[in-house]
Amino acid sequence: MSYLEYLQSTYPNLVEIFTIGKSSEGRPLKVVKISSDSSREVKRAIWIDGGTHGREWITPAVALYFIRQLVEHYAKYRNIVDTMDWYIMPVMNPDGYEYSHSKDRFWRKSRAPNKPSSDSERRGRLFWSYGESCKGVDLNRNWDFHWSERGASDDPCKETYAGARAFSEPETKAVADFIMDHKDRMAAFITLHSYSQMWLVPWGYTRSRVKDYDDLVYVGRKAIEALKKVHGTEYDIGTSTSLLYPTSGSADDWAKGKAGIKYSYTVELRDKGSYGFLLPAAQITPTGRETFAAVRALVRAILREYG
Ligand code: 0X9
Ligand code: ZN
Repeated sequence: MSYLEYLQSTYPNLVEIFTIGKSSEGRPLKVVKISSDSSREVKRAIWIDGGTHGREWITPAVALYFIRQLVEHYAKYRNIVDTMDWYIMPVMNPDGYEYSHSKDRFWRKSRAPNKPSSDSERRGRLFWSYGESCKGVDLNRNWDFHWSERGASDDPCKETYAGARAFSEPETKAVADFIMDHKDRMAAFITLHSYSQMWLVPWGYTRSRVKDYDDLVYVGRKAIEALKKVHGTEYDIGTSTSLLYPTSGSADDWAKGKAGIKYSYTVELRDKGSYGFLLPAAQITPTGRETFAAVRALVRAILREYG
């Protein structure tokens, strides 16, 4: 937070910070806009978020690395800053992120104070018997697109609890409202997760293919090829249904299916499981560097397409 404020006051012509809402526990939800003055009136834009899942610590770090490069090395990257507005949200789930630092390193969900639904009461659980695990919603199951159809739980005590209803959570609702306000300009949507080194394309909710699957894979391939050139790290590309598992109510599907953003991806960062969520600090900067190369290649590919 203090670094973001430093950037805003040091580079006021490049950086703007929006507080788009508050988390369940009252923490501010911050989005950084990086935009330079240019003749083009309305620019295309790209959305990037991290920290949807508390324990995926590499993702806010990588988002922050992007911000640092784009702002503090603007002269080097002005081709992609002058042509696009960058909206970057380093931490979508600040409560879960904080909790994973203070209490439980492997916390995934938000920290919403769930009330037992009549369903869970039928399962014989009462409010007073709710354990710690019954707090929080999986923010990547709470989006209003084929919500809670599969790969999600209706049990608040489970890790993939989808919430009481679509967009029941302040975090997802705030991000969705913000994106809807800018959706006509949004060329790409990237949500950072970890781990497994995969560049995932929609859909997650069905095995059928998106109609422009080939375009998404083409641009995604440009990204992972550029990524590999930096440190040799290999990524797979494909849908979550084929490479991981099906889920519904996830952000990437919503961005594609509801907001109509063509290039929507979930990126699962390093590693492939040796350290998993406990990625050593020595890998933070290399992961930032290679993923930034990937996103730059992706943006260049999209700009080429639109001319
Ligand atoms: O399950 C998730 O939310 C993501 N994996 S993670 O291990 N970071 O939790 C994958 C989501 C992929 N997108 C869709 N299935 N739509
Ligand atoms: Zn995740």
